[in-house]
Amino acid sequence: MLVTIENGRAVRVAGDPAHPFTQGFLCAKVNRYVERTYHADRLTQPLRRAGAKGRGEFVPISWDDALGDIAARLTEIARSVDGPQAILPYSYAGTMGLVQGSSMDRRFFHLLGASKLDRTICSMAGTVGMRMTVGANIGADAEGIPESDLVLLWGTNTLTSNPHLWPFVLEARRRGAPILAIDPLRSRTAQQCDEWIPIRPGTDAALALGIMHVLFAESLVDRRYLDDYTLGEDRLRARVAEYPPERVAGITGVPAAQIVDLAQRYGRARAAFIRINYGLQRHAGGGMAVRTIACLPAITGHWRRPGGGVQLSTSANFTFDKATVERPDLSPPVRTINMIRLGEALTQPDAGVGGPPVRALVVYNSNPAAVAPDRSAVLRGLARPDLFTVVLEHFQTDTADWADIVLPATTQLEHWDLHLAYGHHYVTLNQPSIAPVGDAKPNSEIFRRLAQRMGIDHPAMRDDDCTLIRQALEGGGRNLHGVTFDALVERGWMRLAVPRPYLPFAEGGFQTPSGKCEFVSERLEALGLDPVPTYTPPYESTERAPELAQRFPLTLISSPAHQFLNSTFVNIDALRRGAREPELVIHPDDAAPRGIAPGSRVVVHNDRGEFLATARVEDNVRHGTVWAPSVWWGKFTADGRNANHTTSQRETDLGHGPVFYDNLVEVTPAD
Ligand SMILES: Nc1nc2c(c(=O)[nH]1)N[C@H]1C(S)=C(S)[C@@H](COP(=O)(O)OP(=O)(O)OC[C@H]3O[C@@H](n4cnc5c(=O)[nH]c(N)nc54)[C@H](O)[C@@H]3O)O[C@H]1N2
Ligand SMILES: Nc1nc2c(c(=O)[nH]1)N[C@H]1C(S)=C(S)[C@@H](COP(=O)(O)OP(=O)(O)OC[C@H]3O[C@@H](n4cnc5c(=O)[nH]c(N)nc54)[C@H](O)[C@@H]3O)O[C@H]1N2
Ligand SMILES: [Mo]
Repeated sequence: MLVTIENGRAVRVAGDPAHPFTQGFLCAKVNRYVERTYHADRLTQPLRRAGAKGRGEFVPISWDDALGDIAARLTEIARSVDGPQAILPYSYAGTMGLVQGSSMDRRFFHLLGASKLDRTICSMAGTVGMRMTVGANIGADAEGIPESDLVLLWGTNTLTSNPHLWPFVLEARRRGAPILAIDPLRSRTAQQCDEWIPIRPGTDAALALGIMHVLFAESLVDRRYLDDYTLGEDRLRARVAEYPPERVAGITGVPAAQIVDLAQRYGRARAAFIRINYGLQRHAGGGMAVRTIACLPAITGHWRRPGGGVQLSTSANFTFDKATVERPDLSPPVRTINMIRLGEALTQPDAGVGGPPVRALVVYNSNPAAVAPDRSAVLRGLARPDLFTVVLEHFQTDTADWADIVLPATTQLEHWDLHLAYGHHYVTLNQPSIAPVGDAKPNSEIFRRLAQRMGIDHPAMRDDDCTLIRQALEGGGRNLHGVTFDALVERGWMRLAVPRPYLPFAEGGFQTPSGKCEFVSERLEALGLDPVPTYTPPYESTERAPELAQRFPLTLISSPAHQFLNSTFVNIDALRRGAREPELVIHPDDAAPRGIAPGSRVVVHNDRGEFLATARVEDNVRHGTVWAPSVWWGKFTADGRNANHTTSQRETDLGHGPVFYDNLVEVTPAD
């Protein structure tokens, strides 16, 4: 991102035209980053709560007083019988930079002996799924897509969540490749594709098994690739024999003929590119679904060629030296709390986490009061009068409203950082381009000062931000060869030291224990799971919960609105106007029997909670599925609620991830 400065003020942000992947454009939200940075509501001073919890009433205080208050409370808790594990950090994707996201903060909480947070809310199910099949969360290079002869956008809303991929997809299409979307919604992306395959949510593993059934039955396989580079073909064949197209049609709602056609096209392609993303894995069997899809290119040998293979992420190629940056060695043995069970951790101290109650919560880079599942439970927890809550933020979010102390944090324009990517292979250095707005400070500096204030006098708390970046790069191993701090200062971004074309598994080289693509996984067996790809129905489905499915027959998907980045940017007027208001897209055949007219108010509800939305009656969603573009802030909605009032704290099969879209609801007219 290039920032234009006039008289010390940022006036414009733009993509870097020289960047091979982002090619000079920014997404719809980040285009508004200047507006966001200088927004009138930007937090510029530390604040102390003045009214009742949750009322959002605060008075400005000095940094000295704010850090003094926090240090006193955290020290008191750490020295009490509950001990430091009663303190819980809570952070995620506000910035995904290494310095402001996972460096000084980690060192601080490790030295303090605080509870650890299992950061599962986004990607863990799929990440573990990829590890089980190919060994690491890496995959085909998107820059090869123009050479692909079939592109499957499978459970990803590319034009919204990954727009920089789109030019590569268009180039493949220009050269003749059909573009297919597999998604319960005819998303903005699916509308632009050559074909939309409206699958029943949470059944992708079954579709992949059905495709494999046809591939094996019709010998659309790469015999040599299977022999040389895969493990367990016999057991996979036995498994997929159980998934003929007719049965898969019953599970997925995709007609058998369409499954056969898809499989034949996939099998006959030379280099099909499958872009899966994280939306796909937010279901009970989400980890296994990713693992299963990831088997496909090993059957057809597409990994051999540019444009062929699967990509969930490229993140594991960014081998920054996290151990040196985060210093896990500084932590005593402590409990770990899963971030998606925040509601439970705050309200039911005995519910599985063990140890002392959570008495202090330090939130940064996250807005759990909007984004965490089972929002009613989260809000009940944040409302506890005895809970001491500190929030580091740019804005007075739903979460900040519940804070005892709010600290103003800097934005990307104001601090140093180092970024990995999850769809390409370029490292980015973020250099500050303006001075901090108001009295804002970088997260890293806030934790340094807090440590000092609490008497945590350890050399690890003295490294400055540029030192942290150097540490991450220096110990970074082969992929970071030549990627140095000085080179990045000069150039801004650099390609990882990976070959071009990047064909990670053209000749095997899988990072699994066997070194092969593991159709059979001993590691899964050790976890007590099926070692062979399989289909697990959603928790909330007729298969697993028939009584529930009768009361709540619709599956709610609450994936991000085009204008929002999870809950970031919701307070930017132009973007929020673009998203209009909380909406629910519902199929005409689901709307009619419920008496729901286009544009009418509806209540979306289940046993966990409810929220209001305006109905959009469209056939852009499959029958039986509804879509609530998300993630709204409660304070911008008519009822103060959002879709996470209905989502559950249950975990995926792998990686303990969230099941946001494994969520049955009923919809009724509001009046
Ligand atoms: N504009 C914008 N961009 C973003 C984000 C954002 O909030 N806004 N978030 C960023 C982050 S943190 C992430 S993790 C990524 C996520 O990016 P994506 O992985 O694209 O995630 P989603 O938009 O959640 O879901 C993508 C699509 O999956 C579909 N889907 C849901 N369930 C299923 C299913 O069972 N099967 C199939 N086949 N499809 C299903 C949804 O209908 C949706 O259209 O995007 C990143 N980019
Ligand atoms: N229903 C539903 N729920 C979802 C999702 C969904 O699609 N549907 N998406 C899920 C996914 S994929 C993810 S990744 C999570 C994301 O959930 P979060 O990690 O909570 O991400 P955001 O909602 O973007 O909120 C991040 C906050 O960090 C702040 N921030 C940004 N930069 C900085 C900084 O440098 N310092 C500090 N102190 N603060 C900063 C921003 O102002 C923002 O308020 O949400 C999940 N929740
Ligand atoms: Mo995410």
